[in-house]
Amino acid sequence: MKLETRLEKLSETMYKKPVKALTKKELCQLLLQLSKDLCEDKRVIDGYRKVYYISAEFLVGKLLSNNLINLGVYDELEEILNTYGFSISELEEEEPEPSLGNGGLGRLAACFMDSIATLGLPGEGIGLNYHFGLFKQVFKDHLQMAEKNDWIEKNGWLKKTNVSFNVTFGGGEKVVSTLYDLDVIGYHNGIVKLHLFDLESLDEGLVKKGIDFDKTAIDKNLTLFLYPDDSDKAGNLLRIYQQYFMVSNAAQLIIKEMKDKGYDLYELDKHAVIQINDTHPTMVIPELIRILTQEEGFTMEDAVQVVSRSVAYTNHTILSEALEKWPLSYLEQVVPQLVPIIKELHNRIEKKHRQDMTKEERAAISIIDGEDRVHMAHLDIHYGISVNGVAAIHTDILKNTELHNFYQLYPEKFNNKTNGITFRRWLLSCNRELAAYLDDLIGTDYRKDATALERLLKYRNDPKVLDRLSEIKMKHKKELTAFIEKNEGVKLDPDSIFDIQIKRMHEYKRQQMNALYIIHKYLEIKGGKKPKRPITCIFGAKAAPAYVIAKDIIHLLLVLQEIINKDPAVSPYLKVVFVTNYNVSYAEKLIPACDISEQISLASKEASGTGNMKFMLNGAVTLGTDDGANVEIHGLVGDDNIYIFGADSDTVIDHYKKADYVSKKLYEKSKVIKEAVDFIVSEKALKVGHKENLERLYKELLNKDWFMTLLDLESYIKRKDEMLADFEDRDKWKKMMLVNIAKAGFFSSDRTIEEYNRDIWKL
Ligand code: 26Q
Repeated sequence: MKLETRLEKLSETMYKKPVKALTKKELCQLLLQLSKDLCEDKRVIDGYRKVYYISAEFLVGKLLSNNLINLGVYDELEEILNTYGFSISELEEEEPEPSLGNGGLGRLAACFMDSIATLGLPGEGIGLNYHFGLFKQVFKDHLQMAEKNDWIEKNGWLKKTNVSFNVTFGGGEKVVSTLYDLDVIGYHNGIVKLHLFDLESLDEGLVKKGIDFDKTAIDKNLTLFLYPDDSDKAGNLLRIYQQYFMVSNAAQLIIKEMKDKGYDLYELDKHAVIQINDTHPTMVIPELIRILTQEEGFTMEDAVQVVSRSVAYTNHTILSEALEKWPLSYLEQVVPQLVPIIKELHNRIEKKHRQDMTKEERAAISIIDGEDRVHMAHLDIHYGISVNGVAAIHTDILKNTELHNFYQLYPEKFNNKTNGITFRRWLLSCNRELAAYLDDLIGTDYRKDATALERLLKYRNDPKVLDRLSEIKMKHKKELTAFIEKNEGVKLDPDSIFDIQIKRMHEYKRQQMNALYIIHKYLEIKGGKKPKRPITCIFGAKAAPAYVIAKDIIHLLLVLQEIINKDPAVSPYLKVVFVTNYNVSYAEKLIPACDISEQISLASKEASGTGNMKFMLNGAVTLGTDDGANVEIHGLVGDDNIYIFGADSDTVIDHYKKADYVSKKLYEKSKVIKEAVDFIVSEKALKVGHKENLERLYKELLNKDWFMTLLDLESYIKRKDEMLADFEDRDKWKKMMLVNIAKAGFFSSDRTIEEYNRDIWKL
């Protein structure tokens, strides 16, 4: 049946009227149903051996455009809809964005699912269906406020299945799960399932205003929120409840599938490889062992052996505060059934190394430490086949520093898998003009083999090509300008330089350093030194509600926005906008419109970053430290097409080792630093902002500055100013844009997944 006929028929069935008479909302629903129908014709990718990707987050983003692209019907549909005066992108405005993740780790999981399906690999994702997900951010009085994010629709993408399991917690508490599935459609390929477990007994009514709720009634609250506030004990317990609920369901699902297919459970490792995305799903190890020993008649030895051959662990951070260590007493309260198994796993390691290691050496690799805390990462490393970092430098730091003792013990387990992004969403969908132009210029091969983007390099001196790239950039800057005016009430100038920093709010990512640059520029302009071209500084970020300093940084940026944008002597040259509720959909608008991509983490701290890759692919030029995947971007584009600054990771690691970094010394020595930092508590700032927040941040920078903002501030200012000057050499800049696009192919998540498959999964 022709697509148009199919659409009309569906419209008659669903709404008893023709397509042209539908409202936007109805049409959006119609397209959703059409994609679901088209999915029915697709094969579910299956196989003898499967990967189970378990993750607390899957930041999938809106699905309509992406699904239509991957189904191969987008262009045809767009043409049909255009004749009725609609476009798919405006219909997508009606679709809520699933709120199932927070940042890079969750978005990576979503990109990986897309690539697994596109490459036709047998795989499934397993996570939780958080009803209110990550909070919705609003600003009041220049402060971040959190509201619930009510994203689930009646007839949305989630498909209720009849799969259900019992999960028992400490104290004999039992809950019954329900499984919802999201179909992940491969690009011109079959589909894989993203399994999201949920509770029938959940009570959304527990959440009255904001994001507060009664944390005790597990059967009613378990899947309400992602990362509920864990600043108190109840919050921490709830996280353990969530994690166990996730992995117990995962373990039961995997074992059920093994049995349904008639496989021998003793051969679990032949049929299943379980990728543990950071430590959040670590309890799947003891849980599988528990089920095999207690319900399937395995000896402990056999269970430990087969499970250890079936799991692999990805590390996403070296920040010690983000490495999970659960007090044994908490585990005893929530999952007492796992505690003897965890102790057994601990004892086995102790025993194994009683002879060949000193007590101190054993302590460094032990699962349960001297304070009775369980180190989840240590469990993964001892009892898994693989440990991987997410960028070359990150894996090196794991091997040489953070996990050095483990590397000596298990060198063969360590491997690097530099992150990637799906080009379907981050090029074909968010930048259709660029994709179409690339099609014309270099053919469509790059859609399947991203390294073919390098063919673009032969046009690096072609003024027609360079101008077209720059035109496409301008089109996106204009669209973003309109969107921001409507949503944030701030009017931007598309001819200004768009300088963008979007990522989770965290001190190590150093949004505060960018803020200090802005203060510096503001003071320069006030002093009569005006930039050649106006600069627009755009931020988007959520701060964890319990992370006080992160919220203070947001406050400072909102205060700067107010002071600068309202000052007629400054705003023609400098503007600041902190966008509200930054999420995947916002990223899709911001990234194609960016000139300067801010990747300014303290060297050694950003495991990889993936925003850096998205910006590059869309023709932005990176201003960054040699950290995470920036190092690899730098290697690919060369010194001439990136702006690197600041201390390198060896220097930073050395400062930590010697504990010799004193921010106050730098403050006292440099007029530029002092002026910028002092402005935070200046009369002007205090008139707009709150004393408490601004003073706290000021003191933090002067007395602690754990992430060494002041160490790099001057070189950052210098490098950024060079960059602004180079923007005026339009030919040079456009060439840099082209080289960045051409060299981005390496960062396709298809490449990353092929490597996971080659080295770890072996599907
Ligand atoms: C841990 C303990 C207690 C509460 C929360 C957490 C927690 C929650 C989320 C710790 C970490 C996360 C998320 C981490 C994350 O998103 N990491 C990012 O992963 C990306 C994909 O590999 C990398 O590109 C980024 O560099 C890394 O920051």
